[in-house]
Amino acid sequence: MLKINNCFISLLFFLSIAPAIYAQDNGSTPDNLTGIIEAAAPPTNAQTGEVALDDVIISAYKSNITYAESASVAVITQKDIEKGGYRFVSDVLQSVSGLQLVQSSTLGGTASVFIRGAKTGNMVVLIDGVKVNDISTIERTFDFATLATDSIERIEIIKGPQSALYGSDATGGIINIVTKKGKGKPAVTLNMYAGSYYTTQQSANISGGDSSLNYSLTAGQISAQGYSKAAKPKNAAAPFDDDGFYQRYATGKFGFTPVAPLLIDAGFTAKKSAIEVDDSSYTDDPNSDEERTELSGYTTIKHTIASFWEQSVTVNASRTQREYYDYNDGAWDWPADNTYTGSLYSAEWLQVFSLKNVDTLTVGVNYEKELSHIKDYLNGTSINNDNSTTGFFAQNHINAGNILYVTAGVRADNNEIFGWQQSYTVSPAIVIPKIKTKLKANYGKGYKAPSLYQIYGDGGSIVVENKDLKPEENTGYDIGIEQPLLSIATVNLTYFHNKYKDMIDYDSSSYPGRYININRVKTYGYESSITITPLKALTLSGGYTYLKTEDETTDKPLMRRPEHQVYSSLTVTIAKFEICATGTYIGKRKDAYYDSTTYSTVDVTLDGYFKADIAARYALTPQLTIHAKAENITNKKYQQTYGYTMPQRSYYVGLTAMLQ
Ligand SMILES: [Ca+2]
Ligand SMILES: [Ca+2]
Repeated sequence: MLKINNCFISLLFFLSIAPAIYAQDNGSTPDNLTGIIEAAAPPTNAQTGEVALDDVIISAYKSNITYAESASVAVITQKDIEKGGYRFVSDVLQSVSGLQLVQSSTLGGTASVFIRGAKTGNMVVLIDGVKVNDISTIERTFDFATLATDSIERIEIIKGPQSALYGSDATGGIINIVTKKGKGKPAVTLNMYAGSYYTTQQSANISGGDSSLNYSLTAGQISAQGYSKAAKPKNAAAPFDDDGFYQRYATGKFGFTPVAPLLIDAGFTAKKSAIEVDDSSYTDDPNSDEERTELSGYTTIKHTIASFWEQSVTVNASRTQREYYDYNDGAWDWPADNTYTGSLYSAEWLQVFSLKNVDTLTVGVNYEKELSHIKDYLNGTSINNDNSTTGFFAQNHINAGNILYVTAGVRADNNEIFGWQQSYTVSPAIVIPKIKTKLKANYGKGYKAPSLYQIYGDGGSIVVENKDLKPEENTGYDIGIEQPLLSIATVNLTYFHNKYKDMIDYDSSSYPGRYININRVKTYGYESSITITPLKALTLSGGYTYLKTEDETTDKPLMRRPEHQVYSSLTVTIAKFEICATGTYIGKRKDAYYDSTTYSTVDVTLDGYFKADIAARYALTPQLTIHAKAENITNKKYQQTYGYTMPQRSYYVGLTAMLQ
C-alpha cells in the first residue's frame, strides 16, 4: 500500500504542477481542440469507409491506444456481425477464441459468457464505457441474452485481469460494447427480418454528423413465439408450452462541441423484454414469466487543455430490473412474485497526457455506488442494500518507435465495506520489424468484491448474511505470438493461466445456507486463431481454444466449460453478393442439475456437438440489401445447459434499406 501511496502522491504532485505547464503552452491551435482522442481518429478506407483493424482505437483503455498497440485484445466489427448475420451479441461472442458461451435457451434464456473459463461474474461488461453488470444478481453478472446487434459498431474484448482500469469484477477481463456513432449526411436506415419460431424484428436508425455535431438514434422491437425452453423428456405425455420473447429497445449516441475546447458526448440504451420461462431442466411451466427492464446512460464532458493534455468528467448510470411471475399450476410448482432491482451510479474524472503518440499517461478518480433492492411480494419481504467504492488509478502507455509497446496500470480502490484493494496490470508487446512478428504478454492482479446478495442474503429464506466475506483475488498472465504470413494470413497463438483464490461459493451445510470464501480455482490453456485471405474474394478463418479448469478444493473441472472448442468460417464475396458459412464445435463438458425428488445435485456430462450456419447478403442497390440466414443446417439436437432446448434448423430473411 505504501508504494502505491507514494505513486499517487507523485501523480497528485504532477497534477498540481500541470496548470503551470498549461499556462506555458496556451498557444494551442484550433486543429487540436477537438481532443486527442478525436485527433487520433484512424484513417478510413476511402472506398468502403472501413477502418483497418490495426487502427481501431480500443476505447476501453480510456485513452488513444489502438488495436496494433495492445497486447491481449480481440475486436468484433460491425462488418463481422453483418456478414455472419448475427442477431444477438451472445451469438457473435462464440466466434472469439478464449470465450465460452453458455445459454439455457435462445430468445431470452440466460446467456453467460466465460472469459478463459473464469466465472461469468469475473468480468466487467460495458456499453459505451458504462458498467452494466446487474448489481442485484448473485455474482453481479451480465446476461447477454437480450442484447440485439443492430445498434452496435464494434465489440472490444480485453482478456486477462483488468482491475487496474476497472476495479472490482474485471478479474477475467472486460467486454466493451461500442454503439454506432453518427457520421456523414443525415440518413435513415430501416432494418427488418422474419423467420422461424414466428420471429420478427423491425428497427429504424437515424444518424448523421460532422466535426461539430453527431447523432445516432435506434429504436426497434423483436417478437418471437419461440419454442419450449425446457426440453421435453421422451416419456412426457403432454406437449411442452412454447416460450415467447418480446422486446422493445432504443439506443442513442450524441456528440457536440458547444464552444471550441469542449466536447460533450452522451448516450443511452433502454430495453424492455418480456420473456416466457420454464421451471428447471426438463420441467415445463405454462405461466412462468420474466419482465426485464435494462437502462444505461452516460454524459462525458471533454476539455482539451493543450495539444498534449485533455481532461474529462463522466457521469454514468445503469439499472436492471427483473420481475418474475409464476402462478401455481401443479403440486410441484411454487408460485412466485419477485422483483430484483440493481442500480449503479458512477462519476469519473480523467486526465490524459499524450506526448506525440510516444507516451500516454492516463490518471483518474472514480466514485461508484451500487444499490440492490429485492422484494418478495408473496413472503412480504423487502431488502435494500448498498455499497460504494472510490478508486484512484493511473495507466501509462509507451510506444517506442512502433516496435515496443508497454501498457502498465495500477489502481487502489477504497471500498466502503472491504477497505483498500490494489490491482495492477502490465502488458508489453514487441513487433519485430520486417517479419512483423508480434510477441505479446499480459500480467495482472485483480479482485472481486462480494456482491450485496452474497453479503446480505435474500432476506433469510434461502440465503442468510455473512459479513465476514472478503474479496476474491486473482493473478493471471498470458503470453502469445501473432504472425502475418505472405501478406495473406495472420496466425495467433496465446497461452493463458489464471489463479483465483478465496472464491465465493454457496455453503448448503446448514439451512438456510450462506456464501463463504472457499474455493481456489485455476484456469489455463491456449487459444489460437488464423485468418487467411488467399484471394480478394475469399476469407477463411478459424479458432481453437483448449481450456482446463480446476476447482482445487474438489479437484473437479468447473461446470459447462468445454476442454475443446473450434470455430471456423468461410466467406466468399463476389461483386454485391456475400456468403458466409460458419461451423462451431463445442466439446463435451460437465453439467449438473438439481433433482427435486431426492433433494440432491446430480452430475451429468453433456455431449459435444457441431453446429453449422450459412448467412448470405446481396446488395440490390447501394441503398437496399437483402439478407438471409439458415441456422443449425444439419438440424443437430444439442443442449448447452442440461435439460434445456436449443433451436433446431431455422431460417431468417431480412431487408436493410438506407434513405439519405
Ligand atoms: Ca415451456
Ligand atoms: Ca406456474
